[in-house]
Amino acid sequence: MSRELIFATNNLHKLEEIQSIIGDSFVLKSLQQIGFNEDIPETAPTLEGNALLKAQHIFNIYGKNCFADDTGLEIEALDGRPGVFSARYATDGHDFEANIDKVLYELTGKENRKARFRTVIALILDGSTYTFDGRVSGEIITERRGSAGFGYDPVFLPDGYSFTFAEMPLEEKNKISHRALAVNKLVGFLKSK
Ligand code: ITT
Repeated sequence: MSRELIFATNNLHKLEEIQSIIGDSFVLKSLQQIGFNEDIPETAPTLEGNALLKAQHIFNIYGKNCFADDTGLEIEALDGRPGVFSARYATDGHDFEANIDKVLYELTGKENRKARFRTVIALILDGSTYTFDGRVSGEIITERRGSAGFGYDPVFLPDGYSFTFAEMPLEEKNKISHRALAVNKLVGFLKSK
């Protein structure tokens, strides 16, 4: 039987990605689907802090099992930026194009283009809190390639691949992505419960 689990996000790309990894043992509900339409302030200075803050916020209101994630693109030559600011790097909104432009501009002339995506998931299950993380290393290329995925995918080339995340079908990205690795840990844990 499927169990319901709230995923504290409004990003339907992510919900779809994670649902496809989890399979049908859990049915994910987005914030919109449970009628929560406010923005949860992401004020913590770390990915871990923000993931916990979001999960706790929803748990405090609904008292239901839930999880939240936070992801950042950490670029070595930019001292780990955009990191926790990845969504709002160039503007206040989630402007993927402007964010990519800013990163490409800041990397102009830099030889070291190493970067990694890192995802942290915070789960609140039956009142206890757990965290899981996943990371994937790669490099930022000089111009966009591909139209799949979202965010920084068109400029992220994972190590060992000749395709950017935006040139890969979702199933391929799901095998190696930061979020997939963190979600696999989450799913392994949920299955053991
Ligand atoms: P919620 O807070 O509503 O969950 P979000 O868009 O802020 O949605 P994240 O915190 O997970 O999502 O990610 C922050 C940003 O990092 C996101 O807006 C993208 O720009 C980027 N990002 C996250 N995952 C990515 C991925 O798999 N590929 C490319 N960029 C990604």
